[in-house]
Amino acid sequence: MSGLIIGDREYFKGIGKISFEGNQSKNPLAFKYYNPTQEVAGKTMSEHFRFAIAYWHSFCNDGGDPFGVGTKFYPWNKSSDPIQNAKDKMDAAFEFISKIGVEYFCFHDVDLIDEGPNLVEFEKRLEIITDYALQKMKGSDIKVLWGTANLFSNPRYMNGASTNPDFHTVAYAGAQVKNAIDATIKLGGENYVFWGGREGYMSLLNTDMKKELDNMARFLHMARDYARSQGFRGDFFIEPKPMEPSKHQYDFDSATVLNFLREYDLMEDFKLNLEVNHATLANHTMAHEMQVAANANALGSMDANRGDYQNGWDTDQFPVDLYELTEMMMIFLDTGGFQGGGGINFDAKTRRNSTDLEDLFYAHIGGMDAFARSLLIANNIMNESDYLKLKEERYQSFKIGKGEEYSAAKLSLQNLHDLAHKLGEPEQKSGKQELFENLINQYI
Ligand code: XLS
Ligand code: NI
Ligand code: NI
Repeated sequence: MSGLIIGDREYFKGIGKISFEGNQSKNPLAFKYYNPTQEVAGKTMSEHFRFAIAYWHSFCNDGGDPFGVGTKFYPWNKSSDPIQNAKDKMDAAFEFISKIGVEYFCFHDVDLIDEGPNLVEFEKRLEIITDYALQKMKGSDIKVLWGTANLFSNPRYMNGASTNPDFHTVAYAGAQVKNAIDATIKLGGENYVFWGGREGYMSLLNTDMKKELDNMARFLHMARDYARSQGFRGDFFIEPKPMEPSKHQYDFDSATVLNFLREYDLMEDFKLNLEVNHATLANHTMAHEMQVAANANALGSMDANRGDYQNGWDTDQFPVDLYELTEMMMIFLDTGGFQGGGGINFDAKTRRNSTDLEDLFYAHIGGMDAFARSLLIANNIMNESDYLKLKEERYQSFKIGKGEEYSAAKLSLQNLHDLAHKLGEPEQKSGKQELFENLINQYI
């Protein structure tokens, strides 16, 4: 792990490197469970998780919401010069990332620097800020987990980006994606993400869905081809979300995205970046989304956060729920971790009224500890309890006799019919859900 990276000015004064002190520690600025070098199931915690800091929520978001302006007056957001401002913000980012001891960050192009009045200016600014980033990364262990282009905030994308009915806008989105891919490659980014907030519709009355999906696929093929031609070897991730900001988003959930990738022949290069709060918006558990992706060898990466049980939208809170996280970590361990080059990106923000700079530390410490603790619990459940055996026993009948023949595709529907006549009514077998549920509580 690298040392602290502090710029001309120290932003998080009085806070040093966050270290692991164990669960007896009363120090709020220490890890109680996340011990990066501790081995669990054959890998260290830091190898399992590959935690990343989301540039947008942590250093850009000022707490504004539809009912009020920003509440967070960041000291790195004070310069009237956009380039100086971007550099100050980057100083703060590297200081924070090095102090919290995470190895990765994720960014949108416009998080790094304000795009300015036109494309030419944006390209100039991106050069400057990525040069600056390279300088800061040099000699440190901090890397880019993924980069992406923000194709949803600017008003030009109000009708979509790659799914816009206007080709001129599609071309503009193409330019932005090319630049974001270039920036990702320049910074040694390990993956590239597409999240399509405006790739969807508000009303089908004015939408040619088939055409928009065809266009989106063509666009992704072009982006993939371009990145590969530039030597990019990482994974591309699609981040499903059912709605918000669009009424209906094309990348609805894992199953929908996988179907899209298969239909348009993109499975080889694309995997999924799943987000907890997006899963719940789609009326799924995150565990469900992970399992669907894992079945297709597409569990690429994860955006960690949580929603709120009492309201429906994407609240992007930091994860704290051990029960939910343990269910996720059981699938994670069972799958053998990410099936691509991903990691766990905290796509989460401190609350609007969490206005102290140190709150950013509490939030990430809490999230990392919650993941670490859940990983340990999940590992204990899988190794020390009868969990795996109990689950396997439910499917025992496919391992013997006619069931085995069925699994080997040796039976016909007529055979099933004859067998049913011979065996009669099947004996009732309990699903034992409560027994399974109790295991999680027991091991917490
Ligand atoms: C929004 C998404 C977004 C993506 C990156 O809901 O989670 O933050 O992760 O564009
Ligand atoms: Ni989100
Ligand atoms: Ni996200």
